[in-house]
Amino acid sequence: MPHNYRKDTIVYQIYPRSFMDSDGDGVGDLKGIISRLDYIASLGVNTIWLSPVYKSPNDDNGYDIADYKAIQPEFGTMEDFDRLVAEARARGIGIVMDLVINHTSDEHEWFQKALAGDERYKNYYIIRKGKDGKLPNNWGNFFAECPWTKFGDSEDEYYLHLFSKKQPDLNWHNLQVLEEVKDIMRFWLDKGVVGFRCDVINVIFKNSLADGKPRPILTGSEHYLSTDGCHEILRILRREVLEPYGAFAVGETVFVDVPKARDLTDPERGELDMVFAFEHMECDQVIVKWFKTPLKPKKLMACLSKWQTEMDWNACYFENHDQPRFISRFTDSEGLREECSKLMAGLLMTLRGTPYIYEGQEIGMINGDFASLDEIRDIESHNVNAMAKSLRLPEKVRWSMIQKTSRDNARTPMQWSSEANGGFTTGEPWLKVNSNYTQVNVAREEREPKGILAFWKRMIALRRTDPVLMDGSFRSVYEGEQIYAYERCLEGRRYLVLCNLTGKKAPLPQSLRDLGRILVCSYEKIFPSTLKPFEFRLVEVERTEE
Ligand code: TEU
Repeated sequence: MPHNYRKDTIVYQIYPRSFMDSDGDGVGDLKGIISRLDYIASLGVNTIWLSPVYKSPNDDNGYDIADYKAIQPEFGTMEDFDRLVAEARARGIGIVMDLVINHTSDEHEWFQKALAGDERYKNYYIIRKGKDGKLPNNWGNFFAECPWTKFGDSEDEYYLHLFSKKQPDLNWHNLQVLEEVKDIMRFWLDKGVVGFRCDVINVIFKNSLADGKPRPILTGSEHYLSTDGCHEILRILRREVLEPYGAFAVGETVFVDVPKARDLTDPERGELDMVFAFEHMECDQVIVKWFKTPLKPKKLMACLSKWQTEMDWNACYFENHDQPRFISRFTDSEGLREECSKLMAGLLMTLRGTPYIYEGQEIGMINGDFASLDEIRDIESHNVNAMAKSLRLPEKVRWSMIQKTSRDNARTPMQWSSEANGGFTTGEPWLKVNSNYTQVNVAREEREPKGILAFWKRMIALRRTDPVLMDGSFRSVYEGEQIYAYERCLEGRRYLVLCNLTGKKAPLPQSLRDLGRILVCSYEKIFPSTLKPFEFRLVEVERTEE
């Protein structure tokens, strides 16, 4: 089966709540997105991934879906959605929907019917009796809560939820669930969307509900990570739903290693086009993602090289709505924000694979400047705080942990201008706008021919048109304490990418000097023997006889 992506695809992820509010209720919406389509087109991207816009009680900001065929009223109407697809298409941009099928909302009609005692719908979910007065098993939960909650008024029945208790997991052993999901996917494909980003797709099929081997987090995960059943479901969805539309699918796959990712994306098997792996996101974590240490550049280099070399093609990303902003992970010096953002642009557009840009990344947005937990909305952060409290961690420690790792860091409203609330809303924003918006915003960047946004646009344009960047092979050339160098080669043309992954200047090894014409440099003044803090350079190596 062929892959359904083009090598020039570049994706821009929108978190609708935080992108642009058109009606002053403080929440971003579809009309707001439509009003910014020219901006998105001006970046040079050709695909938008929309985080969920379906009807939802918002326990997890839309990742808890109450109706897969309806638009969340605060985001607008189905007419607005149809207009978005048409207007995006008119600008050469395809829309990718977020497909959340590991769980629904507990407010979904299916779960409500199950609660009312309808056996057909009870079998849509994973409902089990407790064992000897205890929970059905010892599993862990992604949101640091208990994964089992009493099912309705039942005395001894529980339902499984790997995420919040308002996100009951679907029972993928039930073929009716598969039929429902096929129908949902076709509904959106018929509307003209070009594909799906499949939420936590490698956990959907639970092999068994037996106790798991105890681990620091997610005890039990050996029973559901990338199971054969999951592979089988993906093949069916591909063959019967995606393929007839030529639609594309990127999977969010937690805890995948290279062999699993290769299986999931193998064109012979016909499952996913590419996956979001997490290993490079873990280079600054200690055991679990809530404990961070300063990012170790060498670890990041090794990880990027491994995935680049061992996968033929994959999704490349450094930010999304679940991760702290990358600049804030790389440096605590706001003085280097511009340099660091340009480096990210250079890296993302020169690695092999499909680049995903997250809203605001292209203007160098950094972590939210929240003063206390009261300003944080993310359910995960509040749960983690509660868990840490039960472990008696002092408040200061808890706050420092949440400040660094909260998903709200990336969910602060998009900064459009230096007007009130960064031009995001005329009302009260649902989440605090970063107070650096007077300095960091789109309007200002658009006036800076040598600024961050201009550099991102330049790199995007190059990535979309240059065959070496689009399809060249990858080879790591140098992984030092500061400098990362790799080659991209195609049909006798050879590019050398030089990156300084630290905020300190770095001497360039002799072997990497004066090798050819510099195509791009993130600094104006170029020193042959040094890379400035976070400098990015792209060099076309002069032909050498092989
Ligand atoms: O995320 C799944 C996931 O594993 C993590 O990235 C998640 O954010 C959490 O931090 C685990 O500790 C996806 C979505 O991207 C996320 O926004 C949703 O909350 C989640 O699934 C549930 O649908």
